[in-house]
Amino acid sequence: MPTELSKFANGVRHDWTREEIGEIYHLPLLELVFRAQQVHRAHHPPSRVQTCWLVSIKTGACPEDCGYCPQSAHYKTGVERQELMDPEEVIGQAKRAKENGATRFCMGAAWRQVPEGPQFDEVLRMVRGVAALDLEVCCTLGMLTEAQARQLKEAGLTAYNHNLDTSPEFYGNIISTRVYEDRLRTLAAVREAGITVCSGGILGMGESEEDRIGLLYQLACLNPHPESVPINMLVRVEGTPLAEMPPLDPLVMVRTIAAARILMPASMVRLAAGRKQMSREAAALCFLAGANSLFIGERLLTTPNPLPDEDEQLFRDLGLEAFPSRVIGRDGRAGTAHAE
Ligand code: SAM
Ligand code: DTB
Ligand code: SF4
Repeated sequence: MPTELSKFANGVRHDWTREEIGEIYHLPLLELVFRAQQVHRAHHPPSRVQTCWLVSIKTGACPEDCGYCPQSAHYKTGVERQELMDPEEVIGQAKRAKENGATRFCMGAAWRQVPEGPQFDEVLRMVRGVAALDLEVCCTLGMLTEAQARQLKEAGLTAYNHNLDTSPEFYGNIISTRVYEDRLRTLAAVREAGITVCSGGILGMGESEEDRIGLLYQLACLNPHPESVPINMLVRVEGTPLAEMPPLDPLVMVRTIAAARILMPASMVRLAAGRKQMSREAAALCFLAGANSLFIGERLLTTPNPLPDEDEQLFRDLGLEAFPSRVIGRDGRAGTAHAE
């Protein structure tokens, strides 16, 4: 048992050791969830969640070989390739997202890196258009240079999503076309430009508990912490190398979310992909463990998400309320949400 658990109740630390994180991760589950809930309540309103909406603005034919991803050109998954969408159409979808109660709009592109030239200009137009709707704007476009990050910031981008996915040790088992260091470099460029960081991982890829601890260690030692930490359960897609992975025990999601909540108290922790294959009870435990953000809308990027009706019912049954638009503040920091 860690001797100084009381110091986890308040304060934000970036000097965690892997051993300390291992001790937290391995706490008896109910003890872990209880402590996570205490930390959660010290930093966030207890029943409020951030509602995010995802749109795939460029789909499929990605040159990277991420073993989990239906959009990689290396695998035959049946995902239909779609070139970059028209900015007006994307902005139309953002309006729809807002009408459906979303406060954050996330645009994803199946790129290794952001292309220079007309396509980047189109993305900037999308960002400007969505920001004008008074939604938080997030992009996930692959690797980014410092100059591109600055332009995105100027266009009004709130957040950039770039997941570390797993531990540095396990990374090479999943992806061979880039290295962990590339991911860290992009995250540094995002931070440098003053855009908030959204970074998390995927569970259920065959990683060990040590790898989950290793991922949490990487995230929790970033200074500042990512403002947003998506925890995805692998969506097993036919044709990808990870299609035949055994299903993940949802309690592993609960455990990892609880540890993330304790390690990064002020961050928004997102119960991201995988809700479709999870029971409502498992999702409820994830919220109890400190998740306070989720994707709404019937699609993630290429795979299904729970239907709006099902989510409305879930919100009613758990007494969850969406953060009102912009409560999270233009700087994207969760801290301001508490002062409403
Ligand atoms: N190409 C960009 C990149 O990789 O950063 C942006 C899009 S990519 C689809 C965004 C994230 O989605 C990945 O980093 C990964 O964490 C997550 N993801 C992709 N496929 C997934 C799957 N089958 N299950 C769970 N998460 C997945
Ligand atoms: C994140 O961490 N999860 C989202 C978002 N960030 C971009 C993506 C999930 C993708 C799930 C598989 C798919 O729908 O293609
Ligand atoms: Fe491409 Fe991103 Fe999918 Fe990897 S996760 S194959 S980079 S779209």
